[in-house]
Amino acid sequence: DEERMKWWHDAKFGMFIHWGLYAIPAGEYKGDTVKGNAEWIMDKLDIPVKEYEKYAAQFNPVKFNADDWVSIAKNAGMKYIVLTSKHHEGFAMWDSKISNYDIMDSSPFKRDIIKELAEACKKADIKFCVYYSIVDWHHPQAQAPLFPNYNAGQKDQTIVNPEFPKYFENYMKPQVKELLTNYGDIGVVWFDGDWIADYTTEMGKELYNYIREIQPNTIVNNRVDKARTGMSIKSKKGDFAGDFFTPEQEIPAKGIPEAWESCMTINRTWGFKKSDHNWKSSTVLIQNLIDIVSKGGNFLLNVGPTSEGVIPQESVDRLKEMGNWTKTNAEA
Ligand code: FUL
Repeated sequence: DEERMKWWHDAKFGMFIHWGLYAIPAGEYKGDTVKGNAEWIMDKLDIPVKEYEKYAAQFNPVKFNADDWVSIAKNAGMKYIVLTSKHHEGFAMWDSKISNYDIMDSSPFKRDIIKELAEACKKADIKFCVYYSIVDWHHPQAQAPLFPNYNAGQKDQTIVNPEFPKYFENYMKPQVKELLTNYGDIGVVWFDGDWIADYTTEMGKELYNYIREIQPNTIVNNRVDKARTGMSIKSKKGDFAGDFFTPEQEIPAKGIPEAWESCMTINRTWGFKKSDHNWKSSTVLIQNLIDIVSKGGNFLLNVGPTSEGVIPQESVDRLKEMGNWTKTNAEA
């Protein structure tokens, strides 16, 4: 297992990319601005499924260039990229045969984003990884029937869809299989949305083993199982599946004995949000990198590209400064 994790520990620094239909509203819907994360707009502003679906027909990121994104990551000193293949909204950024709610069947763009990014990563010797949300606000057997007014973020959320096991078996697993069979080596599958009451620890363990069978070397994060309580860190692995812990928007004061990766935003949102100008300074970002790496963790730093397919210039500038710092001070 140490062997399997070696590249990941050596990598230390990766790029998280939150990109989906939510880049179109960019935090705003019918005159309201979402509080907090822009990729949560469907839930936060109670957008009905049929309304939200219309963004798919508008998604046409003509400025998307996978090689550009990869070189931005590479120049920053990042060694891997984790792209949201499907976020909570349910839209698949690849050519999924299991669904029509994807980039090929429902958007005018009709280019397989996962494929293009996977190939660009391979050329540049960057490990390609995918984020996949267990939560699905669009799927009728998952959370769609609960919209609008779902309030997915509520702490005591207990509403379940009795059909959820079917979604797990006939949609989630086949989609994950597509990602692991059609795009070469996948470095990490980064799950999210494990908190929903529908999802069980048994499902988590099954999914973990399922992935190990398809691509034995793929690394899987702890959110494949119910290994976290809210956003807090649990350092005792116990009986949970998953290869590393995922503190979010925080750096554990003393590190964690097991493998871990802090994920963070450069401003305050994961998905692109027009009104979020709260950019961290490159000094703070470099300090975070040093802090995390010196404690033995990995740093997964996020960018939220626009609906045109452009990484915000504010992010590009900061990443460049991080890369310059590493080149002068810490190149291995
Ligand atoms: C959270 C999600 O709900 C956010 O939208 C984001 O993807 C973050 C990395 O994980 O749990």
